[in-house]
Amino acid sequence: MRVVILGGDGFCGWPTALHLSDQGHEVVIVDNLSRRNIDNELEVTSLTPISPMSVRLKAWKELTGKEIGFQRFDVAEHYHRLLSLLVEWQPDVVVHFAEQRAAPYSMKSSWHKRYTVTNNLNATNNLLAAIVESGQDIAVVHLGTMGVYGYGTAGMKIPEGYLRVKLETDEGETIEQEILYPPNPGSIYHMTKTQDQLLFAYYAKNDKLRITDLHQGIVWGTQTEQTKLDERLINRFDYDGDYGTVLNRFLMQAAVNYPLTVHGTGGQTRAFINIQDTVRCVELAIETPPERGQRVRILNQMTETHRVRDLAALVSRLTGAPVDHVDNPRNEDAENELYVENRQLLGLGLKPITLEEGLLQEVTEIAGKYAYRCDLDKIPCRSLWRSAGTP
Ligand code: NAD
Ligand code: USQ
Repeated sequence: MRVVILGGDGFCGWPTALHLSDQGHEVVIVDNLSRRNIDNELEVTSLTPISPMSVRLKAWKELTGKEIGFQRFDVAEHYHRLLSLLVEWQPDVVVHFAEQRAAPYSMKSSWHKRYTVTNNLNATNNLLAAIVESGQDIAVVHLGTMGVYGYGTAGMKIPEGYLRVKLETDEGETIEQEILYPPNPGSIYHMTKTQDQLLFAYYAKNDKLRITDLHQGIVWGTQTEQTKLDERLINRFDYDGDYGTVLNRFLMQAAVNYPLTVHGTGGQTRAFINIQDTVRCVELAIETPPERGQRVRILNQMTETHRVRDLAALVSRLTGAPVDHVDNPRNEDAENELYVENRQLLGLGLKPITLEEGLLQEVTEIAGKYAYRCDLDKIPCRSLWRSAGTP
């Protein structure tokens, strides 16, 4: 297949590009390197020493003989570059990772809120409009988030995108329908993903685009089979208070002897998936696109749920790191249960990597090896959901 990967320089996009290339697909990456520039803005670097794109691609060719194309442009702004790529290269599928993905970053200031909304919604709409204008039958696989649902239910499993409801008509008749699960975003970033869902629903209905939306949980781990091959291929590892996600942060904090930063009681339950499973899920999704005219296919891309304080306890037990309960900078429920349906990807053949298996290896090999690159001052989460003085 010919696959365009929007956001292919990022944490999920880069290992996906390598995995799909390794599987024999022809791959072109599009990325505006905004994530590397945000590192400059935040004065932080990936814990792992990531190579420039040209070095990454040269190393991949040297090691495997396979070529991956690269175009540097902004998907949210340079519509005609995107359209030309689709018309000229004629991909079978576009995998869309190209969004600003950090909830804390999206809440830093009104500038960051506006950037996140403008970037994410225009990137998604430009892709969909360009596919329609190209006149080609190009499938879309989008990386969405479990956060579109909110994280609590009344004890039921969160279904895969659609909720079956019973309604009573004026005539007293009971009818059943499936509706998009009510969105309940917890940050401006998560809100953009709920809006993406409406764009997808509209283009699937009006233009019969074939769209899969992967509602992914928090990704943990760093390396995949391919990124491990050579240090020039190494994946990024975000540990800072804006971009670092909870489990990777705890692993890195343990490696540098920094008390594990549990927000509040740590009663928040979240869904997780290993990076190796992420790339496998994207492969499964591109191999099984929906038919034209079908509604958006939504898959919950997660393999297990954990409570934050339990993760901290696990990492502490394995490493001896102390746990620190810090004030929660976010506006979120202190405690929640979370049950998630994920039968579709398992049915397609996903064999989940569970937490215990990969955990120790990750701590020792990556966080330990590059601990010297950590700037301790960048660890605390300083982005507040409500400004001081807000009731
Ligand atoms: P990332 O920030 O590492 O990668 C995103 C990439 O997209 C970056 O390389 C960035 O430069 C690029 N990009 C952003 N806006 C762009 C634009 N307008 N034009 C061109 N390129 C642009 O993020 P990630 O962790 O790889 O996440 C990828 C996707 O997966 C995101 O949409 C995110 O919402 C989703 N996701 C991530 C996680 C996670 O834990 N990392 C979990 C669930 C969902
Ligand atoms: N948390 C801590 N301590 C920390 C960091 C986080 O207790 O040091 C807590 C947070 O308060 C939150 C939970 O851990 O309750 C998860 O935070 P996170 O930063 O790991 O994840 P989140 O902000 O939800 O975002 C990440 C990705 C995002 C993706 C989302 C999937 O950055 O792109 O969409 O995970 S999900 O969480 O399922 O919505």
